[in-house]
Amino acid sequence: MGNIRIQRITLHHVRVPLKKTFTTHLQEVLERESILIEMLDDQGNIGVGECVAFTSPWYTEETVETAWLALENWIIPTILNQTFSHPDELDSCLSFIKRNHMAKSTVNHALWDIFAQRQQKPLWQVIGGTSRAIEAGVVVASANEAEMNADIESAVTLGYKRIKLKISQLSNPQNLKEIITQYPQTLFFADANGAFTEDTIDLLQAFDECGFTLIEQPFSEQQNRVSAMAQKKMETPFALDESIASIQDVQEMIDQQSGKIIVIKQGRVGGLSNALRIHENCVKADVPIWVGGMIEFGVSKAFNIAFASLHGVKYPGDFSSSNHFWDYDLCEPTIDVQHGEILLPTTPGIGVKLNQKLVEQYEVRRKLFNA
Ligand code: OSB
Ligand code: MG
Repeated sequence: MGNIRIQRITLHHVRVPLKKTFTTHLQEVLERESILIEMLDDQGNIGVGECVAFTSPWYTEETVETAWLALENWIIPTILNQTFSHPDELDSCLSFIKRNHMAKSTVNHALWDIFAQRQQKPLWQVIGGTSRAIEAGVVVASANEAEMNADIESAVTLGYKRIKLKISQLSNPQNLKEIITQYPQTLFFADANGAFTEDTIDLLQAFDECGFTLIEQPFSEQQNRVSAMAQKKMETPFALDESIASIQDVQEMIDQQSGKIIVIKQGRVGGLSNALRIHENCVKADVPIWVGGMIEFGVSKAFNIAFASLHGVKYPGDFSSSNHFWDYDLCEPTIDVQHGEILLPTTPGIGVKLNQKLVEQYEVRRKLFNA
């Protein structure tokens, strides 16, 4: 297949308002800033990527600004004009930069897109996925109970197979149980984003009666020991999200029994290459995976869907339609959920390009790097 030489990289810093405020106990999100990347190779292929870090460090330590800095100062100068025969080679090339997983993931993704395009195959096929339709789930992150009920009703009407409810110490388990009982065809997940503590394990235990398929990240990523204590007392399996930033974190979860299920966010683990290594380990250890979202544009969604075609992915992920968080996504074609499913692309690579007109409209900064 030959070596891929990286000739040019373009970064687009974009900002798009959300249709509706996204509310968790940690943060209200009203707009999404992000860095979109285009990578040009020596044969004229363009690979795309998306950095999932947020504007401020409320969810992870990386932000749009830190990622831009890491890309501009260290990552891009290191890889420009270099040749790669496989995207996995980026790892050793960038190992002199500590962590900065989301920034690294951006270039890892663009190179995977190019890698698959050069083989004339869809990415999901290149990574060994199967051509099934991907079951779609949606998140409900509402400001109050009335809004939550309306959001659940609309998600069910749209055909989503699974609904993820944001919970906190203020949620009422009895109400949630009643709602979940009303929709026997729909899977319900809870996501606590670390809202519980060692002193409030008893509050969390009340959610065992609700009928949730799983509870995502009940305790903060610093509290895996407490998570293990609580998991022993509860039937509902915990799925670790924030706690999983590396393959070592997965092993720690298995050893400590702090959770039973892994939420993969490719950005947080440094890209698709590391996510694939984690997938392989989880399959060996018989640990189910599902794919989490971070209020993403279609480029990132496209990588998530490709990953979800792998056989170790056992539950519907955070896969909402391109028009869920905003009216217009920044990629083309857009990603659309139909009857609760998303079809995998048949075109080479990741299957989406940037919608240049819309990117231009929402762009706040652009920078070109030439070899
Ligand atoms: O914890 O999964 C999370 C959004 C932003 C940050 C963290 C999380 C989320 C979501 C959104 O739950 C899921 C989605 O994008 O569909
Ligand atoms: Mg989560």
